[in-house]
Amino acid sequence: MKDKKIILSGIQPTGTFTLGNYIGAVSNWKKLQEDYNCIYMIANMHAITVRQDPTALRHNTLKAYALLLACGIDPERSIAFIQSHNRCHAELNWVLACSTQFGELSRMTQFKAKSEKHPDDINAGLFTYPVLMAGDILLYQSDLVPVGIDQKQHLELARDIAQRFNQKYGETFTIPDAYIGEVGAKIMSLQDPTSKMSKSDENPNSCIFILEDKDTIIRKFKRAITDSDTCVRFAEGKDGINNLITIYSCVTGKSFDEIEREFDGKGYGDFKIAVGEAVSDHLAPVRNEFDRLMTDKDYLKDCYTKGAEKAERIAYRTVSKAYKKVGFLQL
Ligand code: ATP
Ligand code: LTN
Repeated sequence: MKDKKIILSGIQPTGTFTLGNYIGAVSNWKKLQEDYNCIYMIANMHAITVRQDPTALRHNTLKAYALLLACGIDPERSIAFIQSHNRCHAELNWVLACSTQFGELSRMTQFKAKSEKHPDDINAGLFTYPVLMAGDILLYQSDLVPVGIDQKQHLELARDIAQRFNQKYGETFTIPDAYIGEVGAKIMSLQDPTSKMSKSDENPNSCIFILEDKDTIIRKFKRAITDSDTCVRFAEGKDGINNLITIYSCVTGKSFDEIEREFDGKGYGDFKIAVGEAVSDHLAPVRNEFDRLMTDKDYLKDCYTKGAEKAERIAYRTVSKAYKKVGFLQL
């Protein structure tokens, strides 16, 4: 598997994917399959850092897996699996936690944001979650990790942990690089264009979920918060319109210039409807494929079983190596 570079990424099954997840992460994952050995994971162990209903989590995990395939991840070409099916993740997590400093974890902005959001459940898992994520990446000797910009800090920590471990115990892990797309690395909320679109946002109008129907998608875009200007152009201080231009560009492949020309003389109202239509049309094949896959649970089970076997085979070698390096007596 080492002839091509290795890519790993993950997504939490905390709800249906948003347009942010799709543009910032999963749509790139599809393209990268052409040139890399790709490993994609449903990060259900990460999901329990915030309270989850067990039945819903189980269902959402299967749905997320089906969505991954519906978005174009090919389980024959790439490895697509569910994190908890490979016990190596929990094992490496512990070893790496002992090479991570409390101070480093305290600086993670996502920890601060999530603990403010859930003040009644600031659990140790939420705090140490970037270590689990570092393990996800290092287990597969990954070269590149395609993520949205919100994960950049966690990626830097994973690199630091890997470098420190290698220095302390000798070469063990490949040092991974982040792969962050130039356009669309941070799709913003439709209701507050200064904060990122997030699956777990309480206001459903702030998010486009990729399985939503055309009318809902257009309605949400019509309600998107913009500014008092009327001209469709990308400019500083126009966060709402900049976000819509970015989204339109990502789903149509048009440049910002082309978009500004297309909507020259037209108002925000026309533009919002065009964005809604383009997004919905772009996502229609994903919706259809998802519906089809969800009627074929045996196929999904077969895919995630094989995915887990392939993932474990690679990960086991890395954990065994790390166990040996830290001095665990071999059985
Ligand atoms: P949650 O709200 O539960 O924290 P999330 O929507 O942030 O979830 P994750 O599962 O944490 O989604 O992220 C999956 C991938 O999607 C990551 O690579 C992340 O960087 C990317 N991503 C998430 N939100 C956005 C966004 N608004 N714009 C671009 N990329 C995003
Ligand atoms: N932490 C990420 C999801 C995630 C991930 C990973 C991304 C879990 N493990 C490994 C890249 C590599 C998130 O919450 N967005």
